[in-house]
Amino acid sequence: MTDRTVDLWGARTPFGAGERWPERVDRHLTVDESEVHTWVPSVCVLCSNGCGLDIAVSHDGRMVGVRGRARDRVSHGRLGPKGLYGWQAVNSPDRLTRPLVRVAGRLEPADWDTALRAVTDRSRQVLAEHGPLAMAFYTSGQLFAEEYYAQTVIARGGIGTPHLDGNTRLCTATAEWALIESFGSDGDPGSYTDVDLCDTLFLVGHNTAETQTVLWSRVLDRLHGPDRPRLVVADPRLTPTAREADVHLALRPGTNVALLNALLHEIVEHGRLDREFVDAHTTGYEELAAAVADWSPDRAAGICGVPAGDIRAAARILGTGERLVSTVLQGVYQSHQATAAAVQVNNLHLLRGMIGRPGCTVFQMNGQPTAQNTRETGANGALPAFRNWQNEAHVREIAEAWNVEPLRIPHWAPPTPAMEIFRYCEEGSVKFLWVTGTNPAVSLPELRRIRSVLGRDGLFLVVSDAFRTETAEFADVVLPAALWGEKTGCCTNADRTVHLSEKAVEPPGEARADFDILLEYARRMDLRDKDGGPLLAWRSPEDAWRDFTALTRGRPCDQSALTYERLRGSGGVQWPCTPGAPDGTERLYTDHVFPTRADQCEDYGHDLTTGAQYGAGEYRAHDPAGRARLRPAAYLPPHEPVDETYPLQLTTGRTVHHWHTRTRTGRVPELRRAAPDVWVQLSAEDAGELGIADGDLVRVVSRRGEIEAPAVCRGTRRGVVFAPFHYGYWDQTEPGRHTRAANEATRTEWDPVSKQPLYKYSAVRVQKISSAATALAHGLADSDRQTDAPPPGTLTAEPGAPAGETPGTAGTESTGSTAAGPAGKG
Ligand SMILES: Nc1nc2c(c(=O)[nH]1)N[C@H]1C(S)=C(S)[C@@H](COP(=O)(O)OP(=O)(O)OC[C@H]3O[C@@H](n4cnc5c(=O)[nH]c(N)nc54)[C@H](O)[C@@H]3O)O[C@H]1N2
Ligand SMILES: Nc1nc2c(c(=O)[nH]1)N[C@H]1C(S)=C(S)[C@@H](COP(=O)(O)OP(=O)(O)OC[C@H]3O[C@@H](n4cnc5c(=O)[nH]c(N)nc54)[C@H](O)[C@@H]3O)O[C@H]1N2
Ligand code: SF4
Ligand SMILES: [Mo]
Repeated sequence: MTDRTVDLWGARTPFGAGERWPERVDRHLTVDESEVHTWVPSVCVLCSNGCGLDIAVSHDGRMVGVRGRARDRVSHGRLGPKGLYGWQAVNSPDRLTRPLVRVAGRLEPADWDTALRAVTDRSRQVLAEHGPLAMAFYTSGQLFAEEYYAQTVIARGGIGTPHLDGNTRLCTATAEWALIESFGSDGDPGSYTDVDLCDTLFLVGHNTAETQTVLWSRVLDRLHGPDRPRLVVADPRLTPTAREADVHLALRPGTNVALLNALLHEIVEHGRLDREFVDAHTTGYEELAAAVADWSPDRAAGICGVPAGDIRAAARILGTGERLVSTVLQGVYQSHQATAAAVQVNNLHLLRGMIGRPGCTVFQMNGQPTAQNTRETGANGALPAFRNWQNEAHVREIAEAWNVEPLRIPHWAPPTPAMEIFRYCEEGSVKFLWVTGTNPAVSLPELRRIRSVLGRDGLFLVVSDAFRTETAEFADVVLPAALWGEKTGCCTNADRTVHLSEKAVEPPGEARADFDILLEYARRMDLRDKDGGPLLAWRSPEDAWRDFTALTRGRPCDQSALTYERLRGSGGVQWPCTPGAPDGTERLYTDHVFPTRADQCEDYGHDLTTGAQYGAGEYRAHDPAGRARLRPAAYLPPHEPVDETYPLQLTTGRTVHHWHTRTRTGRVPELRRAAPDVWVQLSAEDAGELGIADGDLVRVVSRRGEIEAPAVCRGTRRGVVFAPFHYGYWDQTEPGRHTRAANEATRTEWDPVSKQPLYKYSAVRVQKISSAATALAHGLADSDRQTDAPPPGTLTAEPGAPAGETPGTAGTESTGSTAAGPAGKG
């Protein structure tokens, strides 16, 4: 029995290029095996890797464990620390079990009829007095596809508001837009099997080892197998990912474009291009070559703070590899010039012809388990099935499917991004906001401002969540939601693998699935199509799935042959899944034809520097007609430079043990023990100059706010301070103090193209408050972490252990390649 909060990736199962990744079935049960009644097929929803698993259900109908599915195409049976332990939050005794309604300033329990009447009465009133533009919906990357699709039909087809967006905007809007700007459509071209085949890996701002632990196991098994691929990592910190690198480019936050331009410069300069591919399948080569011509490694070195020799060494690796897999994530998407930088990684692959071939792909990664579904269903920045809001034919197709007039569907402007929705709430033009499955009071930037927006008089706030979150505290109505495992629906991961997650247990008390809540809202609002029929004529998620997949026919994300039947018992199916390709499609663009044709593309794109939107006329005049687009970008310095008062750069992100605002992982004893409270990381050099030692309590001050936390003095480049953003206020013992969440200090700024907030750099100063009182417990995934030390600082009420946990019988195991249990209920 191993403690997988320490043994993060489990035992190695090395393999060589082109071999099958060996199976290893990981599992964790809190009861004896004999107490398991059924195993219900599902998928882990604690990151975008999308590892298939089975949920163990006891004879009395409780969730009692999970096991990996050996035949799952994503995980081959493995689960990471969050996957193994995180499910226990479902059993937490402080789940919301009844709706809450604000009465005389306090949230009081209410029945569903009262709560929903409050929601629909206010919706009708706002619509009558102010029209649809006063209504807004802010959703998640963690619901199921069917639920987003219901929200899309309600908001865009029923209410008629463009103000529907997901927290996906904070997460992978830049992935979406980088793919659209280069290839014409969202949808990652590659497959995780490309990791099995590659000879070179390039990880840009992606701490895979901590944020996609099972994908990292796959990478580690290649790195520790025969014919080890070469690995280049670009990250300001010495993460566990960077520790494995052949070349670690520890660049200054906010300088990705300078670094990537220098790498492209070297590729062009040394003729390491696939000229035939470039000529036949791309546009824009001359402009790109001109733009990178004066980006010598020496020039970039000064800006990025990385030795020019390291940039050359990295370029040599990237330029000579024959099968290159790159991944891009938040170190790019949430950093300065996000889309412009992400697109440069696409350019690298296009220049080298390394796309649409086995072992060759760029992953514009996802983060949340169902971020891809928010994007596909039209609950995020685009219309359903990657349709173009400026293309009348696309809008007509949706209107026909919904049987509404095309004018009902707002398409005079792009769907409103989340940060704009919050601005409209602040200004008062939005008067009704329904937040589902996200916790903006901790996860949005500049929290003092967000608290004032959420608490604004005149904003009616509805929150659907399973827990009483920091955001729920501001709500007028709180709706208790069923969690994963308590409802059925589909999830699509970062390599387009769709899994069906089946309901395993009943939700607690009166909690309901979001899908059912949304159908009930649509019914009570009497939303109708143009013939007077109900707008959402569904009884079950499967009905919604059938309609959604029908609407994908002919689009790049075609799932018209992907039924629940097909998904049941499968190890995951990759879209497109069509009558012609009923088993799904491993790789996109194998014919090197891209969906860039004007009548086909998801958007006409933007100027990468200013974000100016292109129109149909401009696009048609240079219709790429199936070629991918090489798009150069000039480097611009970040907008909040360091100065004498704020001499350091704060960057924020994740630790391996926690999920976002910890509403789930903070309620799991194993994970909570492993990373009990917030810390800040700074370089040994900076700490030395500031007289700060490991464990000292420090204050990090920005122009917006401050955080207090013990210091960890190693593992990052000079000038950079890192804080995990997981720690909010729900479990803080000192109410009213707002010095724990990293977002107190972050800035309100977003990328001009993707509109994704930039959480990765703010100018700060750090000062010591007091010397270390206790040994330091923190969540750094280092070998020398001290997990059993008491937590420092002001912590916290220990939340109850999950109901039904039976110490003594609990166990975490892994079994090798032969012990694969059959998929499906056993
Ligand atoms: N354990 C865990 N796993 C998760 C999640 C979680 O909360 N916890 N969340 C999931 C979600 S939703 C997401 S979006 C992903 C995010 O996954 P990642 O993107 O891997 O996670 P982050 O820690 O946000 O950021 C990655 C790295 O960017 C680096 N960085 C900061 N600034 C820059 C820069 O300017 N340039 C470059 N090149 N690097 C920079 C940081 O040092 C950090 O190590 O993780 C998913 N997986
Ligand atoms: N400083 C800083 N801030 C960041 C980031 C960063 O790197 N740095 N990363 C950003 C990124 S990438 C992301 S993805 C966001 C994440 O930010 P959030 O979305 O705010 O994070 P979560 O804590 O996952 O919130 C999800 C909420 O949904 C609830 N929930 C879970 N399942 C269900 C369900 O089925 N139904 C309903 N109704 N509720 C459910 C959970 O209890 C939880 O309260 O944070 C962003 N904020
Ligand atoms: S890698 Fe992601 S999906 Fe897989 S078990 Fe870990 S948290 Fe879950
Ligand atoms: Mo995310």
